[in-house]
Amino acid sequence: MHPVIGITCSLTATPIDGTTFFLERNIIARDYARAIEHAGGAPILLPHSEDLACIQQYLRVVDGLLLSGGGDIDPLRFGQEPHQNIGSVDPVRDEMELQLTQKALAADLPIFALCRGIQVLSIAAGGTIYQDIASELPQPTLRHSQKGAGWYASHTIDLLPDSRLHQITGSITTRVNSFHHQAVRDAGEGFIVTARAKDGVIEAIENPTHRFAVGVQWHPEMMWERHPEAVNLFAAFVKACR
Ligand SMILES: [Mn+2]
Repeated sequence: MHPVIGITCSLTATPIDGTTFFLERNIIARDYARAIEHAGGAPILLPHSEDLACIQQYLRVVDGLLLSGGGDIDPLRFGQEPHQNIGSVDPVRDEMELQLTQKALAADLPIFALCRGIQVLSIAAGGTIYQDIASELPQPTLRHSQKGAGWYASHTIDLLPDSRLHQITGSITTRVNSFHHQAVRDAGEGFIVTARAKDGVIEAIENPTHRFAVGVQWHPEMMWERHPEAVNLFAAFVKACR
């Protein structure tokens, strides 16, 4: 039996020609499902829901939770007013993902959190994030919004020795892709920082006592066809879900 991996989605709203209506769609890049399938999991998509009973049912169906990439989290969710560089926010997604994550953490259900997901994971655990690293960090930052191909590993990260992330990747230094303007500031209760970019920006967190609660700031789902370390990440997650 393949472990069932629930993947969260984005929401888009596009105007319908000739009307005043907007068509809302749950969408997510296909890369996530392909990477999970390649690693031996059975991916399913979790549509937006505002119904707590529905959200709880999602967690009874899945063996693991994949928090996907997407827009910014509403800063009011971690006690801040919106910075002028905040991007688009999706309050329904915020609420659903925070509920899912807090319940999954409490139930020791494996969680793999990518890009936006690492921010959701840290906030769900009581941590905080930078709303805009380029303007909020005291020192100049590297380019974390790369212009190259999605699979291209554009900057270096240093991993925490003997962390789960280090054990999975087998590298103490590696390179990752980068498509973010936010980053974790305080990792959250029970979490440790397991990777940083050369400018100090947090690139990965994990909870060492949890079955699998790993967040990475990059997009391994865009990298696995060219980078074995990204395959190892998905394989370790799916294995933890068995
Ligand atoms: Mn980065």
